[in-house]
Amino acid sequence: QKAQIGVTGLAVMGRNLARNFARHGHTVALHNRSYGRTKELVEEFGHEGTFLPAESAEQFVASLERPRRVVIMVKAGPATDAVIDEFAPLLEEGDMLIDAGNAHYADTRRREAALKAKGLHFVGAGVSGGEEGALHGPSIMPGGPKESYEALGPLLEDIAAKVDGEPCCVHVGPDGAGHFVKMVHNGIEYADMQLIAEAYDLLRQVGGHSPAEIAGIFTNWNEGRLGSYLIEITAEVLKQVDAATGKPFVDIVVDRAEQKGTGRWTVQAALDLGVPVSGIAESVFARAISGGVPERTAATDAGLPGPAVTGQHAGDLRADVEQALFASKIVAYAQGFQQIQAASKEYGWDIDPGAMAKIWRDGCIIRAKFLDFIKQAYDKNPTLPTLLVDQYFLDAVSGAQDAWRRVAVTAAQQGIPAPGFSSALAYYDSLRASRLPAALIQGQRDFFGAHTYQRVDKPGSFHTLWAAEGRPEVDA
Ligand code: NBP
Repeated sequence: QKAQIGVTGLAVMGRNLARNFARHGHTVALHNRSYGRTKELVEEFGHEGTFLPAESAEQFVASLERPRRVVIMVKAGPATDAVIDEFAPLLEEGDMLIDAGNAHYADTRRREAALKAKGLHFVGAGVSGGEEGALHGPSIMPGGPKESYEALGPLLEDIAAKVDGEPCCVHVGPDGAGHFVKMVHNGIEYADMQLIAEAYDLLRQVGGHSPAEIAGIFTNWNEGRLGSYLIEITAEVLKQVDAATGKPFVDIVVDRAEQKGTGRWTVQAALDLGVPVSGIAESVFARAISGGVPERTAATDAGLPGPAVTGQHAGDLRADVEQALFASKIVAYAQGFQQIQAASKEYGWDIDPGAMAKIWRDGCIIRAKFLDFIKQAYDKNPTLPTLLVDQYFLDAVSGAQDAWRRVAVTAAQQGIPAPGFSSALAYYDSLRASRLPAALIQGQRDFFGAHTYQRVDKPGSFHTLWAAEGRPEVDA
């Protein structure tokens, strides 16, 4: 008996993916650097399906039917290269190595090119949904050669989350496209989390609501257009009471948000592509500020002054915060999708943005009702320049903007940091401005560096002779 698929790397993610394949009736070959994990899996979960445990890479490879499909689920980075170096010499033309870890898309591009030269298929597959997703149905974003999807896609679609019977898995595009999209997914997740945190902070500090009351507000919002996994779990976290102290859980946790790096990668890639993902960037920086302990301590020790929190707000705070949250979320997603489209163009990936919204509707951390509208927007117009001009989102943002501005004002006046809300609003106002002060920046650049500028009234490049005896002359 041969296995349809093999998984090497059987820590929590790999183990759950292997079990998921087995539960769907596939025979799964198992391998891990140290045999202990393989043995443990078979002992604990062997009854869930058919597993072929292997003690060596050779035995593992021999137990797979052809073309061999080897899922790698090890710690991203050098471990992935080590596993590829171990397996590539044992594989034959047409076999597939599928990296399901959180690789950087540039590494995936490099690995795919190197393995292609050896006649092997390398598929960088983004897998979202954490350990629960891996077991019960993740959202899967496979890249790599299109032809490998023919042999691999049906298996991945089998174990993926489903919405109305449709799998949350699609071939994203060639080489690093899958890992790129997974990275942006995580960047959007950072922004979503930051915006939710700002909403909580305003409701607590300005609104004077307790964490338990705010949990109720989020539960209520979860029934509406904000309905999503992150809103749902936020309510759960806010409801939680610390058993030892009887205090709200959120009050006994140190307020320093950590990060593993995919948010930072998203912003780094966006800078290279020249795409303004300010919402994601603010959320990465907000985590950095929270963790910047020496500066925070110095600032509080020095007593940097701020206004009093009066609790006043020129409207219904709860309703206004919901609007600000929704509008800012739209901006963050609009920016993330713009980044995907820019990368798709840069690398020739031909990514269908609507399909990405479709496969994020379940199985992943940013799953939300909202994604249906994004899918519809791109179905209507695949080359939509920004989600903000799609009618649904345009209506939502128009309806929200007064409340959004009131929330930004309240935050600024009462000294409550809301970088996500305010930068999203600034982005919105920048996009809709008929004139931006960038004209002045062009003047400055031409002044100190003769960088030239373009005119509004005629074509061409111009430079002004700024220093000419105090009387500017224009040199066409
Ligand atoms: P870890 O990231 O903790 O990696 C542990 C696995 O890597 C073990 O199987 C270990 O083997 C193996 N490994 C290491 Br470390 N170095 C190795 C080497 N040089 N050669 C061969 N194997 C090596 O596992 P995880 O938490 O299950 O995550 C796996 C991947 O999934 C990572 O890329 C991670 O970023 C990603 N991830 C994704 C999500 C998500 O939501 N999508 C969540 C969590 C993780 P050993 O047993 O012999 O030490």
